[in-house]
Amino acid sequence: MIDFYGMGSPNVFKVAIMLEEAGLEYRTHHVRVLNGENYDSTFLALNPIAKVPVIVDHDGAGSDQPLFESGAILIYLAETYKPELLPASGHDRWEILKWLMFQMSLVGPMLGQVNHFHLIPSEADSYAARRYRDQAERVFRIVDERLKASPFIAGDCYSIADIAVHPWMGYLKRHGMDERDFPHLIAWRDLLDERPAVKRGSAAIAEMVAKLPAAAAPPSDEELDEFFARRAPGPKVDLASYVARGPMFTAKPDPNARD
Ligand SMILES: N[C@@H](CCC(=O)N[C@@H](CS)C(=O)NCC(=O)O)C(=O)O
Repeated sequence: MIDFYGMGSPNVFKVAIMLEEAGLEYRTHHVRVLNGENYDSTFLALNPIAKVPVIVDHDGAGSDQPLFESGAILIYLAETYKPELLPASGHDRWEILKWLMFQMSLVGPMLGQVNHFHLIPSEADSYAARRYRDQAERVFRIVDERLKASPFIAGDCYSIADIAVHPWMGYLKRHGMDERDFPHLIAWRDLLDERPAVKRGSAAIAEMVAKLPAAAAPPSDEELDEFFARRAPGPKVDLASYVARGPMFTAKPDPNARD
């Protein structure tokens, strides 16, 4: 059994997809990051960096050792349970790890910062906001070009590199891009959205986020100030209109999707 800690976010979605691709049994725990629950001492004992996702595999090789950083989690789950998504050696392994590192070092960090600037309308035209938007466009362009040359991110086969990049591509519209400018990315995203494991992973995240009764209580202004501007009260965050721009994930949740 695996304990899986997360929230509704792309880094967490990656792990849900991987758990489903590997057909593993897991229990989800919703960590309400916007309410600051990631700073509770019980969670910090699992991840001193105070970020989701985290897994604890009670049966695997690293028995009971909490694992954080979604890239490390994907490598662990593939090597332990689903080696076809990361071969043990050879050319394909290094292609996959190369593109996984691209996701971890560029896709996630750049697109994650764009979210922050879009959430604070008064900041939307600052130099920093424009810089991150340009970087995001560059990331979407790199992925589109890559998928023009190759059916999957790391080559001819679906791998943990696809699992890592895919959930972030849902942001294209929210980040103000025109989907028609990224046809190869969109075709690949649509294909992956139809994978049964992706639909089940999407349903698992929706269920994780919904099952807490307290999910009905949105984070207070103070908690949002704390999250978005930890040291000083920040400008007002407009979460509702940002969310209304479009879905975070494009895959349709389906807990019963069959392989
Ligand atoms: N590099 C980390 C990033 C994890 C991350 O940024 N998690 C976000 C949610 S997607 C989070 O927990 N943020 C809370 C915070 O920064 O306080 C990974 O890939 O696991």
